[in-house]
Amino acid sequence: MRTFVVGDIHGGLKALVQVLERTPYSKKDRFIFLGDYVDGWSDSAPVISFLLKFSEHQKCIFLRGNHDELLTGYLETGEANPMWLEHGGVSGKESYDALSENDKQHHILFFRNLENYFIDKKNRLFCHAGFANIYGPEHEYYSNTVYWDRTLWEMVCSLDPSLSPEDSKYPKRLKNFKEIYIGHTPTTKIDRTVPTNFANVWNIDTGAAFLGPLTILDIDSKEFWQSDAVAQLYPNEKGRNK
Ligand SMILES: [Mn+2]
Repeated sequence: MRTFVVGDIHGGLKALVQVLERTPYSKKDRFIFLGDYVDGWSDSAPVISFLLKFSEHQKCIFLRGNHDELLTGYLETGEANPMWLEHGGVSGKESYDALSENDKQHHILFFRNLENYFIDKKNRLFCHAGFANIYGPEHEYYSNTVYWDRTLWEMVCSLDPSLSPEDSKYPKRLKNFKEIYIGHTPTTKIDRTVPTNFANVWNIDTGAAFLGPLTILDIDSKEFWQSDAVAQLYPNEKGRNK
């Protein structure tokens, strides 16, 4: 069995379909989705419909992203947070406003069942954003930290590569896990469009919401597959500018 990890999709269904076509997976393989399925390109609700179908015949673990949580809040209360709307929420809202009530209830169930993080048998952690507690995500005082945190990624980006894990200054957070897989902070912010690794952290969000492609990575071989730049698949749309 192979395990594939999938970066932030952000409503880019065409990119998801394309990168899956390029990925050599079989029925036995497992997919771990890092969250942020919605907000960005115009296919937010169709992405969730696709994932619900996909998971009927493929083992999937679906993690929660901050955008999934924000959209769920809108679906449950009808209140649209202005800050959410400004950061891609408009496309998610429009996509869901066009959905039937029946499908909407089905999708709300999908969003409620998302997991905040997952640790596999080889002590590899998967979460949308990161964590701040030195003992790991299960010790977070605020459980939403794992899909909002940016400090983990910023820390490893600026970590002195000559520092060894035995050094007393080495970040204790990193020593809890063999590897840590995250999305949330696009690698395009540091001018990279491929999965990016610092210390034992792997960032798979290659900026699909903006000008980058969508990425799927095999966690054992580190081989990866990408869609075209998602903006090219939605030529009449702007995607997210924030
Ligand atoms: Mn994201």
